[in-house]
Amino acid sequence: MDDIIEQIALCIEKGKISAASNHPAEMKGQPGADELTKRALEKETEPGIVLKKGLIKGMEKVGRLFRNNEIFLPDVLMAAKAMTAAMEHLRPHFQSGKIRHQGIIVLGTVAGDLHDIGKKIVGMFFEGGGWDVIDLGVDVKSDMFLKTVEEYQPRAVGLSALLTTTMVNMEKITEAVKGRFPKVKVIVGGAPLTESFAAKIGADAYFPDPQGSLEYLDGVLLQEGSTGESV
Ligand code: B1M
Repeated sequence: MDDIIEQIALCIEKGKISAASNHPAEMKGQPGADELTKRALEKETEPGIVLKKGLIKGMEKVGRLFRNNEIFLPDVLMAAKAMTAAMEHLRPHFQSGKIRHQGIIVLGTVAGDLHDIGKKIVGMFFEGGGWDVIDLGVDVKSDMFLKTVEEYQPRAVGLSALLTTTMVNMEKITEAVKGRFPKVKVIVGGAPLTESFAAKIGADAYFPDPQGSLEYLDGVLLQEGSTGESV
């Protein structure tokens, strides 16, 4: 089974989406991240293992190679496509957890930032934990967050950023949300963030991983009571 997980990681690294895809030339005709992820799950491999040791491990390698100028932007784009194809098979496994209604969380990648893979994973964990997720997508500005919070009255807003140049936009969004809706929790995450940055911008919480964020949200519910209104 370790073998198939390693193959999945390699497919992400090489941007091998599926058997039908001709990229990269040296893997033509071979199964891609799509088929291998499906196969691993059919063989009852733990979805968390497929995610961490296959998909995320492959993407970490892509990040290292890109930083060292050993691969280029089109390669990263193919890796992201392979990861997205594989995540579609994982989604139902994370969503099938608890079905109880916990409340609403609004998620988005902040203004100027187009990275959404990590945010989608976080969203899958939240949905699996019984939360209704409103995913606003990428490059989301303060106004959009405010409009959505007003309309849906969520318990929390989750902000994701992957660039040092866009994490600063979190401050503006956090200020806007907390200024108008002080009871709504703002949770921030993403590779370049730190706990001290989150505290500095006035966010309620920072987590480097989806699991911590979910546990925090469940804790918020316990404090407020399950029917507590946040807005
Ligand atoms: Co870009 N990129 N990228 N990129 N990219 C990084 C982030 C970079 C570190 C690569 C590098 O140089 N090594 C670098 C940023 C450097 C910096 O800011 N210091 C970088 C750059 C420079 C860029 C461009 C500027 C490149 C260019 O144009 N010259 C450009 C920017 C575009 C823009 O956003 N405006 C760009 C573009 C792209 C692609 C579009 C090609 C693609 C994204 C496709 C997509 O997302 N649909 C891409 C990718 C794939 C990456 C890397 C390789 C991988 C990111 C990823 O998906 N990781 C990345 C290198 C790296 O991170 N090592 C890189 C896997 C994912 C599961 O992890 O997103 O960290 P992550 O999410 C985790 C946690 O952070 C956490 O949980 C998730 C699951 O474990 N988390 C949260 C995330 N959000 C959370 C929210 C929470 C809680 C936890 O609560 C709400």
